[in-house]
Amino acid sequence: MIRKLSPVTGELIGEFPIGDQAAVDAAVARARAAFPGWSALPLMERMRRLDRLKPLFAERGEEFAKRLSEDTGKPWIEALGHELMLVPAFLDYHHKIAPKVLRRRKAYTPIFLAGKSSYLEHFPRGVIGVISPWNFPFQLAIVPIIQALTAGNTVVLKPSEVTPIAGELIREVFAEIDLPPGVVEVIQGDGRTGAALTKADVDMIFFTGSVATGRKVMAACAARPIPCELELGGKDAMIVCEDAPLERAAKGAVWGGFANAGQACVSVERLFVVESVYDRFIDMVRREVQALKIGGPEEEADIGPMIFTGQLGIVERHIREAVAAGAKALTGGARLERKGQFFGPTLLTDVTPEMSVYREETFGPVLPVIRVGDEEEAIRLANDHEYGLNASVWTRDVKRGMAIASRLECGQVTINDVISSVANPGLPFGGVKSSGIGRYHGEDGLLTFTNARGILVDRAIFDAEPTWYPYNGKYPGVVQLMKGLIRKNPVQLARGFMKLRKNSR
Ligand code: TXE
Repeated sequence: MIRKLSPVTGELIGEFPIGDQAAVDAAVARARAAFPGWSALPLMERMRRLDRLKPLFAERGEEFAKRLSEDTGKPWIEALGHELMLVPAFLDYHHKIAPKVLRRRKAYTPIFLAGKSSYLEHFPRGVIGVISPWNFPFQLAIVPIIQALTAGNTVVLKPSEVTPIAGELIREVFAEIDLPPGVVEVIQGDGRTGAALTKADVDMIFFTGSVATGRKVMAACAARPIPCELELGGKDAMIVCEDAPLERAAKGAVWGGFANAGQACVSVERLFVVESVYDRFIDMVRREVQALKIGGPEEEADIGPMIFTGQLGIVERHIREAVAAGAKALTGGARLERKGQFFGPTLLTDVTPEMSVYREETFGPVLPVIRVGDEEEAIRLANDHEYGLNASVWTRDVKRGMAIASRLECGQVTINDVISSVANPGLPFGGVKSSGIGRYHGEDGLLTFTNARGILVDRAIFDAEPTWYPYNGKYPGVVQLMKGLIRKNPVQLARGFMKLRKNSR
């Protein structure tokens, strides 16, 4: 059984079964049985049924947010804003783009296939296995589910064992909107259940989680083989240029580093500050951090407890090793003396690339600061890392910011902002290097959950193609055709075709 303890009080708040292979296979079989009916529905009908989530969230969103805060300890404002609010945004966005992206459309036909017509269409993969993490346990499950369903797939979700209440809420909201049985299946469990899902009769795995587990998932998918999309860790850089709007950048660094108690793959985890503004800027950041309120959801705090007890140990090790190597914790640096998994927001300066807090994903309320001579050094250091998920550039010269953005090896960049690109359904989301493979969100996201099919049509005017059998006497015509193609010479092309036709009796 999964025993769920409150991150705020440490008390037992729920017990959930751990699904074994048989339970997973049964859930997948139900999703497989539901697939023909769901995928045969017109796209507009699928979207109409998913749109029922909007009135449900309007009516019960605050209740849902409180249940997610019970599961994670995060402030209600984050549960509502970061976990629920993206759903109506995606539903509306899909109305704008899904008909265009998913309908059959005319495609290019080369001149040597003159007389034929080509089409491109996309069709659903089938049953998608979604495996989700504990940090945004609702949003990081429901968004890929909605994209997969819109594209015509059915889904089996395996939520994180750390946040099973969010998993039950997913089950509940899709039951509430009365989707046909099997369209969305939820199977509670731990890593073993997740592994069982990668071995089950699914057509793709969408995984969000750590790099280490992502590698296991990809290996399991390779054995089938089935495609997988990996949304993994991050060590996101924030570059503060000498002409940065410092007041905004200081507030942005603090929110970007400590929102969700720093447990976001898109958290600011490497803050690069150019020498010329360093002292003034760090003083501003320190004051912002010291003003933060820490506590449980009922306390209207800015920072809640950490969600996963195991992560606390990682945070402590990173800080301990950094300080031992010369870093300074200007704030926080230790657990709070109170019940629950609370850790003081830590502004860590004099961090160097050799430290574990620089190289590894901390995934907690720690803001490591690196002093750099100029932006060039910041860009070089930002790129010289195994992760490449998000980054941000702070400068009043947006043109320069965009130029720097295009030099950063990562999937998303915000200029004078943090994290917010994830909130735009219209932008693809995903990482490079160890941060992941594939994209979701945006048009890419819908296509991720489909296969492409090319269709070429001939109206059968001639009894045969000139390039079919018999070959004898046709070679000179093909030579003529190729030369005409290379030289873009219509006369030569026509001659080549004629030669071929003449020999086609
Ligand atoms: O990951 P884990 P966690 C990353 C974040 C951090 C991690 C935290 O950077 O590294 O996720 O989430 C299941 N086969 N992101 O600790 O342990 C497990 O039960 C199949 C990146 O939960 O990898 C859980 O449901 N499944 C992200 C899920 O995998 C297995 C945004 C994740 O668990 C399994 C958020 C196995 N062998 C967090 N073992 C982004 N890039 O968007 C475990 N699981």
